[in-house]
Amino acid sequence: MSSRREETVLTALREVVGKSHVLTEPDMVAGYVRDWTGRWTGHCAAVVRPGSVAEVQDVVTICREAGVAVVPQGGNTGLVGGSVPHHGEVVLSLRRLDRLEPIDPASRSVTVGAGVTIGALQEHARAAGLAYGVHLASRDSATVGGTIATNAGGTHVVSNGDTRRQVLGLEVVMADGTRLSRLDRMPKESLGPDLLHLMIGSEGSLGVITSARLRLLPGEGGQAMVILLALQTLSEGLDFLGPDVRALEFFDGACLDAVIDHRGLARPLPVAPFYLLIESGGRPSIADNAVAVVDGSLWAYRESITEVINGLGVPVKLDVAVPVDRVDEFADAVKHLGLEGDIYLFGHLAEGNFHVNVVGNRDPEAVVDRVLELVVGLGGVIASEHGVGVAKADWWRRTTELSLLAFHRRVKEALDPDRIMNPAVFWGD
Ligand code: FAD
Ligand code: 2HG
Ligand code: ZN
Repeated sequence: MSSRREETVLTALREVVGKSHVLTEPDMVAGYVRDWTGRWTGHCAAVVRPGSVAEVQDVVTICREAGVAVVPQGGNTGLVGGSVPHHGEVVLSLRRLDRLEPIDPASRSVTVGAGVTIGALQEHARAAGLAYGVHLASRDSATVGGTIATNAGGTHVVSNGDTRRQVLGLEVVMADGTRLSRLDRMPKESLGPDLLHLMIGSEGSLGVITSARLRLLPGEGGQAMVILLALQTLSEGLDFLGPDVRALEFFDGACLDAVIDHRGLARPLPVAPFYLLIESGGRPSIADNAVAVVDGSLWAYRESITEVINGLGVPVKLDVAVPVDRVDEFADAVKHLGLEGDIYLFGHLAEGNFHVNVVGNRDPEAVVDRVLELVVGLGGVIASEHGVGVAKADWWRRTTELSLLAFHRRVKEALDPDRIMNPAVFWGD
């Protein structure tokens, strides 16, 4: 953008959201242009922080008319480089849209602003004796809008389903500034193609989510049992799947060592190739000779992994899934790819969802290529719960069937003809 045009756009944005909500100083924008892992640092014309839907509409309109692209951002905890500006886009921060409406106990639902954090939503639901079903270690920063835009999964997908399953209604600002609301969508509707399902997982590339009505679950009555087991192979862990299981999480010995070393936690079990954390409403049948401990605080071992790894260096992260009957094959093969650096494996066993983290590698692209080749060869998916972002944009275009890719292209062209909505994700623009 020429500096004159940039000044005109900034002046218009300041008129809409107020001077204090248009950030341009390098130290003020630093936290918005760098992703959580430190792998991607971009730059932006400005960070704009609207306080209402009408302001979001005006910001999008000003940017579109000036030909400036926009990156919607929630908590900036995304792990695929999709939440930061790569080519000088305006960052549209939704965090000020943090309204929590009263819970409707009859329909067990609540309407909230896109900037509400998952932690605040869970607290709000808990106060009414209900629960929100998506559980992430990033809960104190990740937002409702960001989790919908990425269709976040988390630790309780096996019992509650992913974010898509929780969304009952949405309000969205489209690339032309139009506001569309389906917040009042009925529980049963048959009214043609659904805005909700187009927006969920669209990673800010089709429009801006400003508000959502979400399903709440009955409060998790009774104390859940949390068990940690040592495993020789991952597939042994699949035997514990059953109706009472709320979470079935795994991590390897390297993850446990790192967490013990850097969080000062005691070693809970003898050294083993893998560990399995089960959260269950009832007691799962565990063989008497199994090495296991039972304690709610065991979640700390699993939930600390991402932060501890980030402290070891900038990780290359791959979020992938393979068919569950191939988890042992994948775990073994990934460790034998000969990747430079330290490899950490953890994830969500019930969905075959692995997080492959590599620290100390000088060629991230090569890691991505090697691991994703393996995943595709095993009939898996290259993006399981974090999204495509920029990290996997090339692979997404390369591995998506041509007719389906043409469909995606037509949707993008129809809804965002000027390509102003987060152009780097999926399409690499
Ligand atoms: P951001 O990072 O700000 O944005 C993510 C994407 O959504 C971007 O493409 C952005 O443009 C788009 N976006 C954001 N807000 C909007 C909006 N209002 N409208 C339209 N588009 C928008 N993910 C999991 O799935 N499961 C986990 O278990 C999990 N655990 C994590 C643990 C840690 C410690 C960390 C750091 C991350 C974890 N994540 C996990 C990843 C991350 O928290 C999720 O991807 C989350 O959904 C991102 O939410 P956010 O508000 O931070 O979005
Ligand atoms: C998790 O399951 C998150 O803990 C983060 O999805 C995964 O850090 C990662 O690679
Ligand atoms: Zn995960």
